Amino acid sequence: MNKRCTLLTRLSIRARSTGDEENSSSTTLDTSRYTFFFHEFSLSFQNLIARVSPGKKWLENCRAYSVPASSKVVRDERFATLDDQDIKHFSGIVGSKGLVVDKDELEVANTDWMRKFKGSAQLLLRPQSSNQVAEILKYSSSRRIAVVPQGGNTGLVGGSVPVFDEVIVNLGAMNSIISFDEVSGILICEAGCILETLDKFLADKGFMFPLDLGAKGSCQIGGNVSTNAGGLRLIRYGSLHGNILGLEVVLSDGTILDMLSSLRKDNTGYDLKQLFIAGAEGTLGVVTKVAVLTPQKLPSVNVGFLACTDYTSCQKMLLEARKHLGEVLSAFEFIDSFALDMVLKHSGDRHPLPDAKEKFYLLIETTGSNQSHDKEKLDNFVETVLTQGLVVDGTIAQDNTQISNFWHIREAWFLQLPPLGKAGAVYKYDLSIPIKDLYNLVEILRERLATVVAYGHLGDGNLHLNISAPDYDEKASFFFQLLAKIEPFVYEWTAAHKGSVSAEHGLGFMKAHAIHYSRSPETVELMRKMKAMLDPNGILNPYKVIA
Ligand code: FAD
Ligand code: 2HG
Ligand code: ZN
Repeated sequence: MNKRCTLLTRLSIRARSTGDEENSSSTTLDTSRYTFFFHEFSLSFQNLIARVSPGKKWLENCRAYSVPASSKVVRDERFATLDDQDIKHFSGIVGSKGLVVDKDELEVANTDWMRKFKGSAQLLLRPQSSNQVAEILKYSSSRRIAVVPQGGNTGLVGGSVPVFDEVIVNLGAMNSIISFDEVSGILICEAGCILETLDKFLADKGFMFPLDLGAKGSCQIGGNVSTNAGGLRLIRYGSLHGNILGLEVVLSDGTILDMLSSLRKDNTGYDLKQLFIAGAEGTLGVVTKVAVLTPQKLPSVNVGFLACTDYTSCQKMLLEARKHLGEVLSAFEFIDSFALDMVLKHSGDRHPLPDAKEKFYLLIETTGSNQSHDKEKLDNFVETVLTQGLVVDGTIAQDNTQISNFWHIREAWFLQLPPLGKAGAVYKYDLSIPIKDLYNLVEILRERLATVVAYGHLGDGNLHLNISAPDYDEKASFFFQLLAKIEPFVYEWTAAHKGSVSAEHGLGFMKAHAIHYSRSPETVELMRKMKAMLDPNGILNPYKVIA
């Protein structure tokens, strides 16, 4: 009992002292870095591009990470090469404001967020309606012009940029909110709506979007749907497979498929919209409209940052969190000390538990409707896990500033990435692994490689591995040596442990070759047949997913 009291006091002392430090530290931090990363980046990457360094300059400002994505595959010569007549035809569909041939703009759109993949599209189209999308695809099919559907271009697997000269069809101009029903919470909007814009629109009405992720300021709902993005609160709100009630999709021949149901229950035949939620990644059709079920925005949010000595304790913490926090649990994220130290070193941010020497840290969030009830639940939970010795140190955010500070640290787990990070190129692996085995992979990999940054959505069994390299130069010998230590080992190990090589980011271009690690030959064959049926000329996002 005494020990429990002492530790609880320690927790609250830490909470208070961290709060003071955080408040005062905001003035002593390297403010340029702080503003650049935390403010600009987490608020809006799109704005960052516009404000920090627009267009090509932005690319020049980064280290030259881009490698020709085409180095891995050869162009399918059945695809037509654009001619003047094609450009004239597309101009007739989208008008001059929807047609981009400017080299600087194309360079940005040709390059993925990681600076890892770069295509050479000569044309970008910005349709303003589903009919225009239909006209574009119908013409492209007839001429066999390959196209890449593109949303916010925040994807992490090279799916949103051309591999060669595919025409980019960006949905950004289709950004209208069509309707919102406050009784049912059902929102219908166009696919180009930015996730954060939708969330703000809903917040004004007392609702929230059931998906949240670091790229929310740039990613579009069409891109989220097409990758079935998981994000930070999947443990609470489930995946988009459950929340998306309906879709409008344009097929490669220009057919507009109206599946825009806004019913909670609708078991009328095959649920075809699910084909376009995840998996498809723009290879089966272009998502143009979305109906989504949104939950109420609840006022009481609590966040704890807790330290555990070993991975077994982290697993037990998840069990206890589910037991004690039940319906209010809204995030359960983990990072190990090696990764956190590295992140903090780069970000200059303060360690939430400066004296902690523990190996693992958990960020646990609750969201509910009643602050005193939720706080009591959290206190009971903390008391239990302290008594059980599962947690040895921790801090609970005392106000909204601390809550966002903790989440900023979570988002900084991304700091290694170019162009924001300083650690060069990053090889990323996004794996689903049974929770009991998940951390074994990190330990095994650390024996093979020095710098393995591991974190993830532990509540969802989703591990993110980031392995740094000086750059993406595929011609350099270090590249082969490094890659040989990672692949195919990571994929083989994941498959052997019944995991998935793509938990939430998709396969895109990066992992198209790895699909068989997580899908049987029969399943892949059926996918191929479906692709051939829905896109007989193969014009939609070629070389991706099942290439
Ligand atoms: P894009 O990157 O433009 O496209 C992604 C794929 O979808 C491509 O294959 C593209 O062809 C296809 N596509 C896009 N729009 C359409 C459309 N309208 N119709 C058909 N196909 C389309 N992902 C997670 O799952 N969880 C995270 O927590 C997460 N955090 C992230 C944090 C940061 C900082 C960044 C940069 C990325 C993160 N991601 C995360 C990855 C990425 O943001 C998501 O995959 C997101 O859903 C992609 O949306 P987008 O609009 O940028 O799509
Ligand atoms: C996240 O959880 C994103 O922050 C990206 O999914 C993770 O690949 C990563 O590092
Ligand atoms: Zn993630």
